[in-house]
Amino acid sequence: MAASQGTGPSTSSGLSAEEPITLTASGGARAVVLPQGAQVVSWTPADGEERLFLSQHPSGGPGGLRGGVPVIFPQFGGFGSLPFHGFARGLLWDLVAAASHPDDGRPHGPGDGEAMAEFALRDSEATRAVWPHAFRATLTVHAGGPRLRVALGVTNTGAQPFSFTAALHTYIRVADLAQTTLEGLAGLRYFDHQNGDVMRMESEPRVGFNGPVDRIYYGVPGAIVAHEPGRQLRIEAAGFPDAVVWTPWTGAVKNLESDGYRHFVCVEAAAVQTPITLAPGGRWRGEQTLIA
Ligand code: TA6
Repeated sequence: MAASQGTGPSTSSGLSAEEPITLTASGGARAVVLPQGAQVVSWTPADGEERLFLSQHPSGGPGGLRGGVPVIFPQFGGFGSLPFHGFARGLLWDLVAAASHPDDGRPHGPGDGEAMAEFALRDSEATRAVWPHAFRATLTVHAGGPRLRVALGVTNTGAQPFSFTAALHTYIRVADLAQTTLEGLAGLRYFDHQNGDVMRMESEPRVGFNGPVDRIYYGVPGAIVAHEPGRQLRIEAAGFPDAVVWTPWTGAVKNLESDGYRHFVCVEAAAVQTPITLAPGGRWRGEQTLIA
């Protein structure tokens, strides 16, 4: 069954191009994805609690919606000459496929009954003007049971190699950031962008928050677990070697309500330290899975 969608213009697949896509899995998990930026903006696992933060502040234009899972490609942050965090989050992606599985009362095995959507972005005159490469990127979202899986794929469709950095800039919703800790980072080297762009070593078994944090942890070997009083979220990644942890710890950020920062921490699956290089015809894929 097709995922529910609005009545906007159609893509070549016949699916709506601009309306939010709502994915419903058997068991009740639900995710909402916008073709603008292929940005997941809501995820409710089968237990019924929203797990992604989305600012209620009026959006400041394309790519300005703060929250959910912005797609960062082909440049992370200011590490290069492109606009900050690249251009993918500001562009309209094509909806390629979508499927929902509203509850039918049957038992489902792992993966069975998941809802999914796939979006694609190709190079255009506008992208080639700032980044002279031919590519096809896909963003695939699977929601089912306690899991949300978001995968970014990139193919070099041109005749020259290219390199890029990328991230899934996930805004994890928390009740109170001051009572939230992250486990799984101890012993890792990180780039401390908040405090003078220096390298440090993480010594804390659980990283807590009482001020701004902007770090790139290199070579994350396993899952990161976000602990809150009474609940946890497990964050797994594959293909993305690094993890970015960010909180502005202030409301003075564009498109964020004044106390909004208290209700999220960004834990981003990222490829930043070593850019990914693709030869002509080469493919790369990275994914992040959230497990409630
Ligand atoms: O991923 C962390 C970061 O690069 C921070 O430095 C911070 O600026 C954040 O992203 C948000 O960027 P944005 O362009 O969405 O305001």
